[in-house]
Amino acid sequence: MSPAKKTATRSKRGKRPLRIGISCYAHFGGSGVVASELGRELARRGFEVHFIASRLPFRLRGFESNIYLHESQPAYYPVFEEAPVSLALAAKMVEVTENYKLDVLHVHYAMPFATSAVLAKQILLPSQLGLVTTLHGTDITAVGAEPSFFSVTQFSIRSSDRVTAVSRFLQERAEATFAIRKPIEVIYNFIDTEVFSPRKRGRLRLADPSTRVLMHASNFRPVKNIPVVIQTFAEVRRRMRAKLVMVGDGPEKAGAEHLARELGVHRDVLFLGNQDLMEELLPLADVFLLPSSSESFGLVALEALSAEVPVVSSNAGGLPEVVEHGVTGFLHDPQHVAGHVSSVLTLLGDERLRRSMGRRGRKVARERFSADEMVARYVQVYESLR
Ligand code: GMT
Repeated sequence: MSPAKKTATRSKRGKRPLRIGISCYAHFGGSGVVASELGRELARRGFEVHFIASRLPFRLRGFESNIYLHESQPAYYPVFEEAPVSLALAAKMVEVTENYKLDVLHVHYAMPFATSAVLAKQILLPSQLGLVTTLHGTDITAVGAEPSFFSVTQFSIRSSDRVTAVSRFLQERAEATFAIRKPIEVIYNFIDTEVFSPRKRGRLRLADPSTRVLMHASNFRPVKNIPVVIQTFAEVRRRMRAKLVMVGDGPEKAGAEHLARELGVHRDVLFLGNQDLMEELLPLADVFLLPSSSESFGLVALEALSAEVPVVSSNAGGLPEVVEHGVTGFLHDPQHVAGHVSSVLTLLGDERLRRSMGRRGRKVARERFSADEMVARYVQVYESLR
């Protein structure tokens, strides 16, 4: 255990270790990954962690000491037109807080988690439970800011005791969009560089050694700008033997399959669907593509950097806080296909450059996005509330 981990384990002024509730989406998505990794890191440091979620978040694969799961599912009743998921969650938050004497509830993604937590806090004595809300992305930049949700999102953020955001971009956007006066602290997402490592390249093969591999992974929503991934690949494929590996699933997948056929590259595009073990896939890539039209952080880009894979991404949102242009990858306007193509060709045409950028990416992942630093900062936030 590193010195930072030892420090984090010690509880403030001899008090018992904090008991922390965590709520997040359990299915695929970066906010659930961050919540899961944070829960795991906290548990390893001796904190008691209670996940309150619809089911086991997908990145929490095996049993871990100090981690407990409380599943929240609304009861069925024939009168309900739709199951009241957010109310069931609030009720479960109250129940778990009372039964396990939680000190803090840390919710990931404002909607509906912060809203359910605010209600839970009102039902309990509000002073009984500290509420930390971490803003992740489209909860601020898209769905949370839609007129139908705006007032609820704003109220929930304002009612949280502490608010954090995963990038400076998102902090500024949240403050401006929702007129938030209380400080929003930036705590970057972090990475376990032992898990996401070039050494994980094992028996798996995606292509023969003479074929270059481009990779993209996302939940295939419009914001991920999937057509630009396919168009970029088609241009690269015209010039060299290459495969594009598409990981994930979502509403844009069928369109992407269609576009790949239209551009005549479908035999070289592997749509793998949702995959659990990104740490085994990423090291097989030569370049990672992420041309999102909006991206608050881009956790998967950090995972690629940690695996020594240079990233060619858009310059949207918080991506420039993660990927440094010309140092660990290249950044372009989201729609600038020619720019993405030229950067991919530069990297694939110069193996020394590609490898040195990869090494720098891993160094940046280690030095700027370490779990020790970010977890310690979350713990400080929790401690300030008890
Ligand atoms: O906000 C979303 O689109 C969903 C969310 C998720 O659960 O995947 O993604 C956001 O949170 C991630 C973790 O902090 C960030 O790495 C992603 O950049 C961010 N997505 C967007 O901003 C589109």
